[in-house]
Amino acid sequence: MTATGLLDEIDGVGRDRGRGGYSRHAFDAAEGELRTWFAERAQRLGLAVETDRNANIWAWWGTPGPDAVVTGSHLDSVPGGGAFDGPLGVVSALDAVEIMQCKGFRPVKPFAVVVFAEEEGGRFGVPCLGSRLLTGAIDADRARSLKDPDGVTLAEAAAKAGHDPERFGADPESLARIGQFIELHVEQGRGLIDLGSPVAVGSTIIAHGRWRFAFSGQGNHAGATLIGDRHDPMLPAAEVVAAARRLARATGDGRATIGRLVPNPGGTNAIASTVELWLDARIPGDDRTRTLVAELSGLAKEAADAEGCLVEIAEESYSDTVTFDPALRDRLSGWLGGVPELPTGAGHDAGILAAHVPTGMLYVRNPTGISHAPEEFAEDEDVDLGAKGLAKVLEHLST
Ligand code: HGY
Ligand code: MN
Ligand code: MN
Repeated sequence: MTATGLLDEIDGVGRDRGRGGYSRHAFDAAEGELRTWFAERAQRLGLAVETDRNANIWAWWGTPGPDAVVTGSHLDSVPGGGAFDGPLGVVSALDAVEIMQCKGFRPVKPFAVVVFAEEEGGRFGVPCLGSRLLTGAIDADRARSLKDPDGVTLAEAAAKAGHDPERFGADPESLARIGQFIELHVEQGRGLIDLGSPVAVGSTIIAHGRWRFAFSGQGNHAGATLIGDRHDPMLPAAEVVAAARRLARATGDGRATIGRLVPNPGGTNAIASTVELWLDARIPGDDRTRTLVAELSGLAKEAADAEGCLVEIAEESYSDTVTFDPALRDRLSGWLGGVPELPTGAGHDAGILAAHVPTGMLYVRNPTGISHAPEEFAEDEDVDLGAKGLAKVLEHLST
């Protein structure tokens, strides 16, 4: 089954009628359906499927072992996300295995296709949760107590989906088995459009992180409360939204986003008592991201004071700049006929693993250049070129 055929098979899973696009999040029904689909598809290829202690799925071609060639990505999405971010890497890996099997190739090294859990952090807020747990990059107790917007903890959701949350935690055995990790991903930008190439190899991931700003004031009546008597947390929140853009623009190449803002109680005729917002900040070069956040935090406190409100600011996740293994990057590019190298502003499980094992990324052209939105797209022929290119590099690595 080709990568495009596999994508068609899951096209209807987790469609979000309200937002558009897909909403597939850790341990929800749609993601559970995708887990079952992946296991069934992998078993049809003769792969042995197992779920590790952190709910990541491993499909082994042959006996699991050290120095394994591992490829894969994630199946979860952002709320209202596109069809390709994550799934393209998974279906291309399955297609690549079938391409290699059809030509009679058998890997000399252990080989696995992996699906990491909750890469987007779309439900529990911390991105690359499965690969962070695997590598010990997040404390297991903190992970277990992460809450979704309805107040359900990761531990509760995982248990309900049949996983044992008490097993969450660093998994040095699984990590030690990985010899090299290659992730294919739809491009999340316009690089390949401008370069006129269907495929590229990844060079770097810029530093990025997420911070929660919680403003608290005094809830009150929208009509009976004079402006001078208000302590409205929406005001400092609004100033942070505007200041984030201003500060990011001033850096030249920085990005700051507030895509999620939650007033409480959220009534049209009620002054909010609290407003929470989450900042996603990303700037090439270490420390620049945290410098922007420090400046923004100062402005947030000033704005809160001016309105007689309080603010709590907490870092929820942070990743320094990732540089993919240069030797592996050059080998990948050579095997693909000298394709371009692309930096990215998007985080990936490959970025988490890069601190531990030689890691590389392949990108497939996205003619809209849009991602984390329903317009995200990849042409069938580029998807096919990506899967074939992945098969080629995996074969080289597995020999
Ligand atoms: O948010 C990101 O950078 C990635 O798409 N998870
Ligand atoms: Mn994404
Ligand atoms: Mn992704």
